[in-house]
Amino acid sequence: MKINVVKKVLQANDIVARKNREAFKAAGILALNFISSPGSGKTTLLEKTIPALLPERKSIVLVGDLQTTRDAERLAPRALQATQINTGMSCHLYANQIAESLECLSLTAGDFLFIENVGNMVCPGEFDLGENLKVILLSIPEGDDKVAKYPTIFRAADLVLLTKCDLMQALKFDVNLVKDDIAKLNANVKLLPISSQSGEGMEEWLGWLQEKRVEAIGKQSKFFTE
Ligand SMILES: Nc1nc2c(ncn2[C@@H]2O[C@H](COP(=O)(O)OP(=O)(O)O)[C@@H](O)[C@H]2O)c(=O)[nH]1
Ligand SMILES: [Mg+2]
Repeated sequence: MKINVVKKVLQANDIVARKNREAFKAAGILALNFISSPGSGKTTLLEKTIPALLPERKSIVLVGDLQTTRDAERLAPRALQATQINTGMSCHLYANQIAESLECLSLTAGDFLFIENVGNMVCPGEFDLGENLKVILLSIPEGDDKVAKYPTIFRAADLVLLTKCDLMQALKFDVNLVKDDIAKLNANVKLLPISSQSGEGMEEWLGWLQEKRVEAIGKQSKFFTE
Protein backbone atom coordinates (compact mmCIF):
# COMPACT_ATOMS: atom_id res chain seq x y z
CA MET A 1 0.00 0.00 0.00
CA LYS A 2 2.73 2.43 1.00
CA ILE A 3 4.70 1.62 -2.16
CA ASN A 4 1.68 2.50 -4.31
CA VAL A 5 1.39 5.91 -2.66
CA VAL A 6 5.03 6.69 -3.38
CA LYS A 7 4.56 5.62 -7.01
CA LYS A 8 1.53 7.90 -7.36
CA VAL A 9 3.46 10.89 -6.02
CA LEU A 10 6.28 10.24 -8.48
CA GLN A 11 3.86 9.74 -11.39
CA ALA A 12 1.96 12.95 -10.56
CA ASN A 13 5.27 14.78 -10.30
CA ASP A 14 6.39 13.46 -13.68
CA ILE A 15 3.22 14.71 -15.39
CA VAL A 16 3.80 18.26 -14.12
CA ALA A 17 7.54 18.00 -14.92
CA ARG A 18 6.65 17.19 -18.52
CA LYS A 19 4.52 20.35 -18.72
CA ASN A 20 7.35 22.41 -17.23
CA ARG A 21 9.72 20.98 -19.84
CA GLU A 22 7.33 22.00 -22.61
CA ALA A 23 7.10 25.52 -21.14
CA PHE A 24 10.92 25.83 -21.06
CA LYS A 25 11.16 24.65 -24.66
CA ALA A 26 8.45 27.03 -25.85
CA ALA A 27 10.20 29.94 -24.10
CA GLY A 28 13.63 29.06 -25.52
CA ILE A 29 15.25 28.88 -22.09
CA LEU A 30 17.74 26.29 -20.78
CA ALA A 31 16.71 25.02 -17.32
CA LEU A 32 19.32 23.59 -14.95
CA ASN A 33 18.63 21.86 -11.65
CA PHE A 34 21.46 22.38 -9.10
CA ILE A 35 21.66 19.56 -6.57
CA SER A 36 24.06 19.16 -3.63
CA SER A 37 24.44 19.21 0.14
CA PRO A 38 23.68 22.43 2.00
CA GLY A 39 26.74 24.69 1.99
CA SER A 40 28.51 23.16 -1.01
CA GLY A 41 28.56 26.51 -2.81
CA LYS A 42 25.48 26.60 -5.08
CA THR A 43 24.42 30.18 -4.36
CA THR A 44 28.00 31.49 -4.41
CA LEU A 45 28.59 29.86 -7.80
CA LEU A 46 25.38 31.45 -9.15
CA GLU A 47 26.47 34.82 -7.75
CA LYS A 48 29.60 34.54 -9.95
CA THR A 49 27.97 32.86 -12.94
CA ILE A 50 25.02 35.18 -13.58
CA PRO A 51 27.05 38.43 -14.01
CA ALA A 52 29.67 36.57 -16.08
CA LEU A 53 26.97 35.58 -18.62
CA LEU A 54 25.79 39.17 -19.05
CA PRO A 55 25.10 41.15 -21.20
CA GLU A 56 24.40 38.47 -23.84
CA ARG A 57 22.69 35.96 -21.59
CA LYS A 58 20.11 36.76 -18.94
CA SER A 59 19.28 34.50 -16.03
CA ILE A 60 16.16 33.73 -14.04
CA VAL A 61 16.55 32.01 -10.68
CA LEU A 62 14.31 29.78 -8.56
CA VAL A 63 15.70 28.89 -5.13
CA GLY A 64 14.43 26.19 -2.78
CA ASP A 65 15.03 26.22 0.96
CA LEU A 66 12.96 25.05 3.92
CA GLN A 67 12.79 28.59 5.32
CA THR A 68 13.92 32.20 4.68
CA THR A 69 14.38 34.27 1.51
CA ARG A 70 18.13 34.65 2.05
CA ASP A 71 19.36 33.01 -1.17
CA ALA A 72 16.82 34.83 -3.37
CA GLU A 73 17.94 38.10 -1.75
CA ARG A 74 21.58 37.26 -2.62
CA LEU A 75 20.73 36.47 -6.24
CA ALA A 76 18.01 39.06 -6.98
CA PRO A 77 20.45 41.95 -7.68
CA ARG A 78 22.16 39.84 -10.38
CA ALA A 79 19.26 37.99 -11.98
CA LEU A 80 16.44 39.15 -14.20
CA GLN A 81 14.04 37.62 -11.68
CA ALA A 82 14.62 35.62 -8.50
CA THR A 83 11.94 33.62 -6.70
CA GLN A 84 12.30 31.85 -3.38
CA ILE A 85 10.34 28.66 -2.78
CA ASN A 86 9.97 27.73 0.90
CA THR A 87 9.34 24.01 1.17
CA GLY A 88 8.60 23.93 4.93
CA MET A 89 9.36 20.32 5.85
CA SER A 90 10.24 19.01 2.40
CA CYS A 91 13.88 18.16 1.60
CA HIS A 92 13.51 18.66 -2.18
CA LEU A 93 11.55 20.65 -4.75
CA TYR A 94 8.52 19.20 -6.55
CA ALA A 95 7.62 19.94 -10.17
CA ASN A 96 4.37 21.62 -9.11
CA GLN A 97 6.30 24.18 -7.03
CA ILE A 98 8.22 25.09 -10.18
CA ALA A 99 4.96 25.23 -12.19
CA GLU A 100 3.41 27.60 -9.63
CA SER A 101 6.49 29.84 -9.68
CA LEU A 102 6.39 30.00 -13.50
CA GLU A 103 2.98 31.70 -13.31
CA CYS A 104 4.72 34.83 -11.94
CA LEU A 105 7.74 34.71 -14.27
CA SER A 106 8.33 35.91 -17.80
CA LEU A 107 10.35 32.94 -19.06
CA THR A 108 10.75 34.27 -22.59
CA ALA A 109 12.87 37.16 -21.26
CA GLY A 110 15.58 34.79 -20.02
CA ASP A 111 18.24 32.56 -21.54
CA PHE A 112 19.02 30.42 -18.50
CA LEU A 113 16.75 29.23 -15.70
CA PHE A 114 18.85 28.25 -12.69
CA ILE A 115 16.96 26.16 -10.16
CA GLU A 116 18.82 25.83 -6.85
CA ASN A 117 17.27 22.77 -5.21
CA VAL A 118 16.99 22.29 -1.44
CA GLY A 119 20.35 21.23 0.02
CA ASN A 120 20.21 17.43 0.13
CA MET A 121 22.31 14.69 -1.45
CA VAL A 122 19.55 12.11 -1.85
CA CYS A 123 15.91 13.09 -2.57
CA PRO A 124 16.29 15.89 -5.17
CA GLY A 125 17.76 13.34 -7.59
CA GLU A 126 14.48 11.39 -7.58
CA PHE A 127 12.15 14.26 -8.51
CA ASP A 128 12.16 15.52 -12.09
CA LEU A 129 11.39 19.25 -12.27
CA GLY A 130 11.30 19.34 -16.07
CA GLU A 131 14.86 20.68 -16.24
CA ASN A 132 17.06 20.14 -19.29
CA LEU A 133 20.09 19.21 -17.20
CA LYS A 134 21.07 18.21 -13.67
CA VAL A 135 24.24 19.82 -12.29
CA ILE A 136 25.56 18.06 -9.20
CA LEU A 137 27.97 19.83 -6.85
CA LEU A 138 30.34 18.03 -4.49
CA SER A 139 32.46 20.38 -2.40
CA ILE A 140 35.98 19.47 -1.30
CA PRO A 141 35.25 19.88 2.47
CA GLU A 142 32.54 17.20 2.23
CA GLY A 143 35.21 14.56 1.61
CA ASP A 144 36.31 12.35 -1.27
CA ASP A 145 34.26 9.33 -0.11
CA LYS A 146 30.79 10.77 -0.76
CA VAL A 147 30.16 9.62 -4.35
CA ALA A 148 30.09 5.94 -3.41
CA LYS A 149 28.04 6.65 -0.25
CA TYR A 150 25.37 8.77 -1.99
CA PRO A 151 25.23 7.36 -5.53
CA THR A 152 21.68 8.46 -6.54
CA ILE A 153 22.41 12.03 -7.57
CA PHE A 154 25.68 11.13 -9.29
CA ARG A 155 23.94 8.52 -11.40
CA ALA A 156 21.53 11.18 -12.65
CA ALA A 157 24.18 13.89 -13.22
CA ASP A 158 24.77 15.67 -16.53
CA LEU A 159 27.77 17.45 -14.99
CA VAL A 160 29.60 17.09 -11.67
CA LEU A 161 31.23 20.23 -10.30
CA LEU A 162 33.92 19.66 -7.69
CA THR A 163 33.44 22.95 -5.85
CA LYS A 164 35.79 24.85 -3.50
CA CYS A 165 38.75 23.26 -5.32
CA ASP A 166 40.95 26.01 -3.80
CA LEU A 167 40.83 23.77 -0.67
CA MET A 168 41.93 20.58 -2.47
CA GLN A 169 45.58 20.58 -1.21
CA ALA A 170 44.83 21.71 2.32
CA LEU A 171 42.21 19.00 2.84
CA LYS A 172 44.20 16.24 1.08
CA PHE A 173 41.25 15.46 -1.20
CA ASP A 174 41.78 12.42 -3.42
CA VAL A 175 40.32 13.48 -6.78
CA ASN A 176 41.22 10.12 -8.37
CA LEU A 177 39.01 8.26 -5.90
CA VAL A 178 36.09 10.53 -6.88
CA LYS A 179 36.84 10.00 -10.59
CA ASP A 180 36.87 6.20 -10.14
CA ASP A 181 33.65 6.18 -8.09
CA ILE A 182 31.82 8.39 -10.61
CA ALA A 183 33.03 6.28 -13.55
CA LYS A 184 31.35 3.23 -11.97
CA LEU A 185 28.01 5.05 -11.74
CA ASN A 186 27.89 7.34 -14.75
CA ALA A 187 30.61 6.51 -17.27
CA ASN A 188 30.34 9.54 -19.54
CA VAL A 189 29.67 12.35 -17.11
CA LYS A 190 32.12 15.26 -17.04
CA LEU A 191 33.84 16.14 -13.75
CA LEU A 192 34.97 19.75 -13.44
CA PRO A 193 36.94 21.14 -10.47
CA ILE A 194 35.84 24.74 -9.84
CA SER A 195 36.34 27.50 -7.29
CA SER A 196 34.10 30.53 -6.91
CA GLN A 197 36.89 32.00 -4.76
CA SER A 198 39.94 31.62 -7.03
CA GLY A 199 38.05 31.51 -10.33
CA GLU A 200 39.59 28.16 -11.32
CA GLY A 201 37.34 26.24 -13.74
CA MET A 202 35.01 29.22 -14.31
CA GLU A 203 35.85 29.66 -17.97
CA GLU A 204 35.21 25.99 -18.70
CA TRP A 205 31.95 26.07 -16.73
CA LEU A 206 30.69 29.13 -18.63
CA GLY A 207 31.68 27.48 -21.92
CA TRP A 208 29.79 24.30 -20.97
CA LEU A 209 26.66 26.35 -20.17
CA GLN A 210 26.76 28.18 -23.51
CA GLU A 211 27.42 24.94 -25.41
CA LYS A 212 24.52 23.11 -23.73
CA ARG A 213 22.23 26.03 -24.41
CA VAL A 214 22.99 25.96 -28.12
CA GLU A 215 22.58 22.15 -28.17
CA ALA A 216 19.16 22.36 -26.51
CA ILE A 217 17.74 25.56 -27.96
CA GLY A 218 19.56 25.76 -31.28
CA LYS A 219 21.29 28.60 -33.09
CA GLN A 220 17.95 29.78 -34.51
CA SER A 221 16.97 30.99 -31.04
CA LYS A 222 15.77 34.58 -30.88
CA PHE A 223 18.54 35.24 -28.33
CA PHE A 224 21.42 33.73 -30.25
CA THR A 225 23.74 36.62 -31.10
CA GLU A 226 26.92 35.06 -32.50
N1 LIG B 1 36.87 28.22 0.01
C1 LIG B 1 35.74 28.36 -0.69
N2 LIG B 1 34.59 28.62 -0.05
C2 LIG B 1 33.46 28.74 -0.80
C3 LIG B 1 33.47 28.61 -2.21
N3 LIG B 1 32.20 28.75 -2.67
C4 LIG B 1 31.43 28.96 -1.58
N4 LIG B 1 32.17 28.97 -0.45
C5 LIG B 1 31.69 29.18 0.94
O1 LIG B 1 30.83 28.09 1.29
C6 LIG B 1 29.78 28.53 2.15
C7 LIG B 1 28.44 28.07 1.61
O2 LIG B 1 28.21 28.63 0.34
P1 LIG B 1 26.77 28.75 -0.33
O3 LIG B 1 26.99 29.26 -1.70
O4 LIG B 1 25.85 29.53 0.54
O5 LIG B 1 26.31 27.23 -0.36
P2 LIG B 1 24.88 26.57 -0.75
O6 LIG B 1 24.21 26.25 0.55
O7 LIG B 1 25.21 25.33 -1.52
O8 LIG B 1 24.14 27.57 -1.57
C8 LIG B 1 29.92 30.05 2.22
O9 LIG B 1 30.58 30.39 3.44
C9 LIG B 1 30.78 30.39 1.03
O10 LIG B 1 31.54 31.56 1.22
C10 LIG B 1 34.72 28.37 -2.86
O11 LIG B 1 34.84 28.23 -4.09
N5 LIG B 1 35.82 28.24 -2.04
MG1 LIG C 1 22.16 28.31 -1.30
